[in-house]
Amino acid sequence: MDGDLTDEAVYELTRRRMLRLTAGAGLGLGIGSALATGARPAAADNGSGIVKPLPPELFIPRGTNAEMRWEAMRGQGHLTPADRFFVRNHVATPIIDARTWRLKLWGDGLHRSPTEDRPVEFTYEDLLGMRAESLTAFIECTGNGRSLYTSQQGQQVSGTPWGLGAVGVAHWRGVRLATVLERAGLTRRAVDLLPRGLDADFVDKGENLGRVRRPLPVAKALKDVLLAYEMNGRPLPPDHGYPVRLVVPSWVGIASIKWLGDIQVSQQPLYSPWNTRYYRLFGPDQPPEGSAPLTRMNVKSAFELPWDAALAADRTHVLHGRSWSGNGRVRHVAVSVDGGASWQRARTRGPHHARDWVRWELPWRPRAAGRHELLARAVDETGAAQPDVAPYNTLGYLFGAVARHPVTVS
Ligand SMILES: Nc1nc2c(c(=O)[nH]1)N[C@H]1C(S)=C(S)[C@@H](COP(=O)(O)O)O[C@H]1N2
Ligand SMILES: [Mo]
Repeated sequence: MDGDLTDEAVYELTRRRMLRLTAGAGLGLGIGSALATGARPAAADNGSGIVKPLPPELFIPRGTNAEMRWEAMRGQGHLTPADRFFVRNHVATPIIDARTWRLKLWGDGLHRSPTEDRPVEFTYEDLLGMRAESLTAFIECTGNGRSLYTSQQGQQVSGTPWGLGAVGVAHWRGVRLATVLERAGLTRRAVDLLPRGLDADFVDKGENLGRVRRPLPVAKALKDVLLAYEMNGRPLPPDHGYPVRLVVPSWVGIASIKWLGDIQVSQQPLYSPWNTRYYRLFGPDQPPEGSAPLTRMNVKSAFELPWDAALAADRTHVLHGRSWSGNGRVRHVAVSVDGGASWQRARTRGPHHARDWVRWELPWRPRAAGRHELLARAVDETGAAQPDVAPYNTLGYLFGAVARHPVTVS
């Protein structure tokens, strides 16, 4: 379709569609009825269930998901613009009316133990009226780089075969989850939260697993989690969680629940398929129930180049890339243009913060025509460096090995 639609235009289209849907639903539609779930599927044009345009120069379609092409970051600033930010959807993007939306908190970890039927509620306006905080943070899918288990290590894994484009950095603005939990009456006995999305039930091979929900320890929630209503200075786009999503910095992307509807607050540890059967490491080196639930993302790097980029020989190219880590700041990045035989320190520029990526560059003047492999290896502040081989796990999570990026020089 139209790859040139601005964010504003997409917004306007979405707003109109939202009004149409609300009008079409008739007058009987009270807060207690159909809107209790708050959501209805968006009539997406591209068959993916994603609302925004997915022009082929920015995205690689992957079923209900869309991967950002890394070359689309070339010439961009520090942040990933919303028009090219990857989308990871279990089901279609729901269109939610912020006027009737409520955030509901309930459970025995709150004073007076409000029930799911009679929760503590916050409106969108309530959140907008509270003290705002902002944060620049990456969101990265745990399976980012999964296809490299196969292409680089010859291993079979299951799940969406992402390249390295299931990551993006945005400037998020909203209210600290800690603030809302306190207002809702968080007790000192609460240990776990269960934030749940308003998108439709997720059905996996015929089995209905219910709505997307992933337990979050209270300790992390109180530390740095945001209830975000803005992305890069604009209201969240529908595909990224409008009206409100969690941003759980440095952690596996699944923690950052979009289209947030309710949060159970519990004195007991909580479980859902998203911390038991998914988002743990399974495989020969793991116990049968898998590893502990995954939390922080690992160290990674990517070049702002197409996979199999074509480069002219005997000209100086400046190789650009970005590195990030869930452990903290990236300390330095080394690049190899000879398949790993020799390494040079890349020059970093711009912000260099935890929860965020760092940009780097290195000039390269290729002489020999033919196929080359470009490698980048980042080391973070904890001393964690990207290994040569990523530890195999059947679901292909956390591919953090140095990627061998193919380019052809002619
Ligand atoms: N409600 C809901 N939240 C969700 C998901 C989802 O499908 N439904 N996907 C999760 C996963 S697996 C990831 S990686 C991130 C992706 O966020 P993005 O689509 O804004 O890039 O959202 C997370 N939050
Ligand atoms: Mo994900």
